[in-house]
Amino acid sequence: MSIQNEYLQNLMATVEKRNPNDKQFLITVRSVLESIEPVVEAHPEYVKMGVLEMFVEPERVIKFRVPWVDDKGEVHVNRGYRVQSNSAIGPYKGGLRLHPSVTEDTVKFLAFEQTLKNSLTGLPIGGGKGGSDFDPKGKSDMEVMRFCQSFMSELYRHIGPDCDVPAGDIGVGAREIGYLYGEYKRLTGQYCGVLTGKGLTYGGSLARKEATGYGLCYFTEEMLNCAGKSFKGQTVVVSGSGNVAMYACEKATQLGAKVVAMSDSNGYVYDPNGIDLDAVKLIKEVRRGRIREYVADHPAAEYHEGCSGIWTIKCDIALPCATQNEINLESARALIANGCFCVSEGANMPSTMEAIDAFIEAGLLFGPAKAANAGGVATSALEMSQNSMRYSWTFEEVDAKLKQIMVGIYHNVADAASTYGFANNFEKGANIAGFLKVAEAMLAQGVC
Ligand code: NDP
Ligand code: 2IT
Repeated sequence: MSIQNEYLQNLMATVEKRNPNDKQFLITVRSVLESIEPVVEAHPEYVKMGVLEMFVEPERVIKFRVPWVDDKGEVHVNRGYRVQSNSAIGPYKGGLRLHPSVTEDTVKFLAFEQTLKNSLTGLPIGGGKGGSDFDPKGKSDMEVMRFCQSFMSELYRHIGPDCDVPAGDIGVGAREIGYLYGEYKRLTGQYCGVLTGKGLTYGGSLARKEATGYGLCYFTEEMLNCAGKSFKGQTVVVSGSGNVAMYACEKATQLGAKVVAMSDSNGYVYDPNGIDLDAVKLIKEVRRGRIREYVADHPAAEYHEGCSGIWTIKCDIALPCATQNEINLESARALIANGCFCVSEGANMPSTMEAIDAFIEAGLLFGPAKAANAGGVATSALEMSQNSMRYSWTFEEVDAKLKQIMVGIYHNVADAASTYGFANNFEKGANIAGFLKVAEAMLAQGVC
């Protein structure tokens, strides 16, 4: 597939010229422009008012130095980013990623995706993303704290509860959010909902920790139900063993599936008896250890070095929950050949475009990231609502709202796909449904 519409071809050429080094951003923009071709053709007013030109250009890209001192007294300097992509439907909203691979390209593509994802939640949140090339692995709590304080000492002037509300992503969990929040409060003197994913003792929402993984399974269960299937009795492979992966494993198991594999960036474990999630939580959440430690007290389990081998395990449903581009065409073919009938994305863009095309061509049920993993940010928006009300809902209340949102997203995406002639192509449906709301809001607000 390629872009056919001449206006969109020219727009893509401009984006390429302006962002020559942002490979992942360009792949993402191209795929979205391809999907929304029929929408643009049906809405000449979007073209007339420059909606597309504005949409592909982030409102603001903030880049800054993050100096910090390690436990030995040595100085390190990392690079921090916040990309505020689009505020048409609400304050910028999106996570912060701490990983050595983070570049401006990473944050730009994630912020662009986030705009469409946040639109799909139906809640009033715009799109943003941030992060740094700091590697939290192997750092002491004090080092992580000093880094977070330094990062916030610049970021605080760009964010606020009605302006931009960051949250967690890879490498940013409860510990990091706590240090970031403390520093924001100290610098501004404000006790407000400026971050989500906060601890339950200082304004966090019940069920936010579980929300992305649970939401992924609620979306996937609805997609399966509508195809006459369910999680019950299915064999599932989950990649990653972080926040999203753990709670995807938990909910898939509660829905009657058997999760047989999980991974980290070194390798994967295969347990034919079903993954013992308590053991994974102990290793990853408490000890901050490696997934290979799992086999020490699970004699039936095997550990394999390397990440891509996990997709050669025979399974019915695959839930990639680690990182972008973890399923390439070769892995996609292995999944299809082994009879996998559903792939639903917990991570952001875990499947390459070639892999997605292969899944859709082979008739698999494919849940695209921006729809399937929107439960995390949706629950972040529910945390913002609770903070504004100075009130807390119960776990059951938040979980019920999350489920309703995820079921709603599935139907919105499926309907948009059918309406625009792409029935059952939820990748295109998600791009179209997400874009339509953002475009209407941008149109209403004029050239700005
Ligand atoms: P965590 O940091 O909690 O976990 C990340 C997991 O993925 C770890 O198991 C990690 O292994 C693995 N991983 C990270 N980078 C790589 C890599 N380059 N290659 C292989 N494995 C890797 O992050 P989250 O669970 O929060 O995020 C996972 C994915 O879900 C990301 O794509 C994120 O953007 C997305 N997401 C997260 C949401 C959230 O609410 N947290 C919401 C929606 C999407 P290791 O421990 O070895 O680093
Ligand atoms: O990719 C994502 O949606 C997230 N990392 C969660 C963002 C948020 O603001 O909760």
